[in-house]
Amino acid sequence: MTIKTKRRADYMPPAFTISDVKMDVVLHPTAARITSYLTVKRLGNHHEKLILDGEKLVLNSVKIDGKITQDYEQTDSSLSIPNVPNSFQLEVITTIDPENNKALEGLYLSSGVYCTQCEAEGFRRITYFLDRPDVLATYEVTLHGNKNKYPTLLANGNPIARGEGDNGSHWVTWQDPHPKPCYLFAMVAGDFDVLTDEYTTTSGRKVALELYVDKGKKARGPFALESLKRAMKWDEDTYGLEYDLDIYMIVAVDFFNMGAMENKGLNIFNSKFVLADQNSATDEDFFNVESVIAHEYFHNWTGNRVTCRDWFQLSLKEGLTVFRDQQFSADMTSPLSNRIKHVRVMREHQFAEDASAMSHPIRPDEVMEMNNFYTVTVYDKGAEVIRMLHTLLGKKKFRKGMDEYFRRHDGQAVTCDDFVAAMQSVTELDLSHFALWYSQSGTPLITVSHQYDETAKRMSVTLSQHTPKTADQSVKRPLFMPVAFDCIDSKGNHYQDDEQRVKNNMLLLNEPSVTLQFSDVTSALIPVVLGNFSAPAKVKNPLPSEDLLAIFRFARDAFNRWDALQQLYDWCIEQYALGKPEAVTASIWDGLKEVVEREAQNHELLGECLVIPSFETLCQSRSLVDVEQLRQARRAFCQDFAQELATPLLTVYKNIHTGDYEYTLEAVNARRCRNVVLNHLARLPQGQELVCKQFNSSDNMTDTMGALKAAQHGDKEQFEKLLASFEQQWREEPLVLDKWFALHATQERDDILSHITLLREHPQFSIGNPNRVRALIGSFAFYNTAGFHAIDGSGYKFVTDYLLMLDKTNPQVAARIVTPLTQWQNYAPVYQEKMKVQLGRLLNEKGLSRDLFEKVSKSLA
Ligand code: 0A1
Ligand code: ZN
Repeated sequence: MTIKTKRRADYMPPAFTISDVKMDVVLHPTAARITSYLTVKRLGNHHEKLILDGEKLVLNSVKIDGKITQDYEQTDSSLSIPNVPNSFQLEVITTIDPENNKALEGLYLSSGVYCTQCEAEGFRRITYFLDRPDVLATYEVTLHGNKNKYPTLLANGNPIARGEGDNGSHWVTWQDPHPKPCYLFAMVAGDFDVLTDEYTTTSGRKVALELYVDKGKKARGPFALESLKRAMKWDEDTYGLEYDLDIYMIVAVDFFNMGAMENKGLNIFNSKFVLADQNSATDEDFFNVESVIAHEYFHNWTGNRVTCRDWFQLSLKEGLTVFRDQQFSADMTSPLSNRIKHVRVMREHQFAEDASAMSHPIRPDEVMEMNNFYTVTVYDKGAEVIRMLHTLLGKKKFRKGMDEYFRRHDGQAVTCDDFVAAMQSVTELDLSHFALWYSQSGTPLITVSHQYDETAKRMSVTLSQHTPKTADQSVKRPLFMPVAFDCIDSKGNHYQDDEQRVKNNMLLLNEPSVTLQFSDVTSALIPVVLGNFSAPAKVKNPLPSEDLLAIFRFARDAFNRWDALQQLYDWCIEQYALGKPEAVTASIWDGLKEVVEREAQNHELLGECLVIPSFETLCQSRSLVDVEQLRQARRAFCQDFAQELATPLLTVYKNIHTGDYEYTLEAVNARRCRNVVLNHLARLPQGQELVCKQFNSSDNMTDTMGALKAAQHGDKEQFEKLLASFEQQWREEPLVLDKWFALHATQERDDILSHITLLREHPQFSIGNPNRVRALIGSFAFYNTAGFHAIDGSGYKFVTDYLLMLDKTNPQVAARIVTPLTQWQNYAPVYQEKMKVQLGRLLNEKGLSRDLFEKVSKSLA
């Protein structure tokens, strides 16, 4: 198979542009007719033909300035028209088939709702167009549909006219005055319940807010609407950014490939990130709703008003918008637990991506299928890069830089370099070295070494950085990164280095290594590195357990405190893996007991500190992982942890009274802590009763799920019973049932594959619904360590068989679920071989999608 790789370096401005679009859409399940009238203009002095993108379209007619023409050429992916005037009106009529569009790109009909998804390159599945983000046009769209079936007809912007047609049809015309790239185009038709509200901006503009949800789901909408208002206010307060249309609409749909989409004035959301109430949604779901609502809203400025010149610049909008939504969530909830959440994503997923064949910089250089680059690297590492800029510039200057960015580029399609240049204009710091973060892939490793000279009473600490080579780049340069740094002694005193290279607890590391000297110190000091995860790096700072416990006690930075315990757990698990569990001495267990006792009232910190690093996170500090050995070691450590700490854990569990359900910071932290503790206790005989009791008395989904997850560690029969009763209660609620599918899929049992096969026959399971597929197959591939990595290779084969089927209808989702297979480099050779056999099967498949082909071929290269 030959698939063209696109390169960032090959960017060429478009030969033509389209400044104005009028569309007339007559909805029909299998033959929707799209008429588009485009105002086209040649750019520059040339005689090239006009080449429009188009896929899966039936072409009916082409007119130039009102005259039918046959002078064009069509391929599977384009329409070329030679000899066009310099400026003209192009009318193209096409027919498409929304009902059979199972890839969920372009216009599709699912569960009785028509909706669109155009990012990255879906608009070309609706009509022929210059489908690239640097072509910005205004749109006027008229939608025609059956009035009974589709009483709601929506598109971007403001409604300007409506009327009735023949045979029970009606139509609505929408106008969007803001020029936008076609990836932000959207339309929706359906029969919904609507929640309405209003928001008045600081400058007095009244904005109508409308939230469209499935019939009967209205009661689960208010939290999303409230979140939207909080986000609107926050963006005004923090960045001085106001909304710019009279109406803001959000539509929740059940069939969606991703989380949500920021279409101008008409966001389309996976219902998972809209619908929430105490009975059906966990605290985590509430959190996610608020943060995704905010993320899409923030895109209105970072993404829509200022957009990307080309798709290689995706992090320009995504990294920045994720950073903004992280700031917002931290302000709405709490900085510490938020930061830990982001770091877990980085360590579990982004570091793994960097270590795999799919490694790429936050601004990729080569792409076969753009949909494959909506990655944790572009999004989350991209946000970390913005965060470092924020740290380096400080809050005030960062805001100044943002103001300058909007002043320069509002209404334009720009590059990451333009963003850095705007930031550069407000600071004396030279950002040219910093900009390497945009082009260099891989995770830097900061190694800390130290020496204490007892006679001279001097301590020296060296930090050196090294970025190992990655699949895409063999040569790496040292990066410029802010490294939060502190030095303490075992009593908790803090020390400043002689040369004061550390300023305000921050060291600017821009060389391969730096050595700090500390004079007149009477004992060896303990270096505390990378507070608040100040750079997206790994740290190797091997410290004895008593030093880690001292950091936990005395470090100023709460993240460092949490991280010290993570490091301690990692070390303990390693001792178990080496067959030396006795290395985890009584004094270490005592230290951990003390942590629980001392922090018993601090539910936020304790809740986080009692989470043992996941198997996936542990893999990132190891290489060629013997899966079974590490899994058993982690499990044995968890078991001993529960036993050794049973008394203080039980006390914490019993002393946390959460009362009636409320979604407040305090209550969320309390429930989180209690459920983390229950998860440990469930490994003990006395935990079973607690699990059952919590399950039966819970008045909210957080505690119900807490009990169910804990039950996974206990008696199998009891777990099955609880699951059955859960299903009984929730079988008609797709979003809750997804939790049930995921619990099944992550279960450790010998017959897991036949069990999942059976679940695929469940009346509520459907290969066409991405949420369901992710819940069952995705959860298995990503999180069922024992099942997926079964030593006979059966888990790999099972996932591969499924992907071969899924790829035929939804390549985007298939390409996401293949990720764990493509990360074979991390495992011991016996696993690697079996994973590669399955990747080979995929590669040999005739007609494999571009999505899967790119990931599979790269991972076998
Ligand atoms: N821009 C959206 C995410 C998104 C990306 C691609 C999609 O289809 C391929 C859909 C949504 C966001 O960042 O929220
Ligand atoms: Zn986004």
